[in-house]
Amino acid sequence: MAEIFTGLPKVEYKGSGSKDPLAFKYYDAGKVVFGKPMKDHLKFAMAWWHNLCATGTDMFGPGTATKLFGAEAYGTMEHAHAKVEAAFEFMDKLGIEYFCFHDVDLVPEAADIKETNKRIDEIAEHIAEKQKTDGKKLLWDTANMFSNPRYMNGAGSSNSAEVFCFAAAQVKKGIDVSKRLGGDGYVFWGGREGYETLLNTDIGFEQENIAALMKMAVEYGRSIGFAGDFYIEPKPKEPMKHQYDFDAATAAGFLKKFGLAKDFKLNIEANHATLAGHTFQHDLRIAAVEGVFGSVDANQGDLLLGWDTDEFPFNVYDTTFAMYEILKAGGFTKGGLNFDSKSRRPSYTYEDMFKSFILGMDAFALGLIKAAALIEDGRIDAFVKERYASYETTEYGRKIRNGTATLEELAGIAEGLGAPALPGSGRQEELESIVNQVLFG
Ligand code: XUL
Ligand code: CO
Repeated sequence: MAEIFTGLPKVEYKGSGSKDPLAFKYYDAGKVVFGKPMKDHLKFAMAWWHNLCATGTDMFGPGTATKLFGAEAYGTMEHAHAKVEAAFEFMDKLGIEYFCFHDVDLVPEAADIKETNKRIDEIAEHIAEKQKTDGKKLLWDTANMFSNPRYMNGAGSSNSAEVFCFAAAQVKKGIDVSKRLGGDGYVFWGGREGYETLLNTDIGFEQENIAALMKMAVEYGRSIGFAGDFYIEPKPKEPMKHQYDFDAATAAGFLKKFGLAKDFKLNIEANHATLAGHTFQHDLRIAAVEGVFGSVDANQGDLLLGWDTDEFPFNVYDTTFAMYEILKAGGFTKGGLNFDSKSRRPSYTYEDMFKSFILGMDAFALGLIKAAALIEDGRIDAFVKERYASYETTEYGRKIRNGTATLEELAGIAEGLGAPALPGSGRQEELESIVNQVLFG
């Protein structure tokens, strides 16, 4: 196959002093941080949809980028095959080891699902062939159950049992393909699993049905030997006014309520967390505390816009805090960092695709380096420990922690304490100064 990204080199690490726009300044794949090479901490993945399919179309105008990759026309199997070639050349040149896709990112969807599935098999075969020679891995795949008009009221949450069957068919195929390609995961992003008005919606009924679909997915996946993790990717809104998997806390509660937490973890997306009114760090921390931290969709939003802009990560405070949480959670096992990010509409060239990933990968490499430095510095950890010290240094504190204290006993202690001491300064500004010192030296 002829080279697609002609004139664009294999991107190398050249160090922070380099001014080469097509080189990494911080991402040095083999560099060991906390006992592991950077590439194994970060496990970068390329999202088929934004990188190979999205041309920059928005509500106000058509795409600006050409992503034919040598094919004659969009919506053809020739184009589907060209995207596979482009994917592997791109991953090779950027040094990316993983990829993710929706079923219909791979192929044009046909009117008949049997024909769509045949097309998926043909492209999966092509991908499998490329994997043999190039060794890239499927981080996760998913089914697009939000674009086709049949999903106007959701998939698992649809009012129509017929639509539910189509969702089941797509999920089944997605798991089959993940198994076929040695995938490490399968994602449910509840695109339209939500509602516009309670006047026509039975929330309890819809949530039970979503859980039923997820249970069937686990049962089917395990029955065919799929050993990957299942994920829910929380998002509060967009396209629906209100989506059921609002944020990490809501999704974790849902998993526990329906007995799904053994097989499911969360795929936390930065821009979804901020849409929910949280920081990215918050949702990562909640996932870890709930025992369901799994994978990450890396991107960033724009606080001035307030929708899901899916920008490539640039803000090093955010990537540092994200990597801080990921390191503290023990790092990725089956998950990784999928760039669910798209180049801006005016960044329409192949070169921009490369530079977008260089920005994102460098921002996360820097985040990893700085998060490791914050942990090594130790002052933040030490302060958090000290802040809760009274639960270790007093007998009543220890009893509260080990569950043996009673309300009457503690009330008696309070009466004996006289005026309570203030709980100690939170020292936020001091801690923020430490972060700046570690970040900027
Ligand atoms: C949409 C989004 C999706 C999921 C996969 O906001 O993040 O691309 O990651 O369906
Ligand atoms: Co996403």
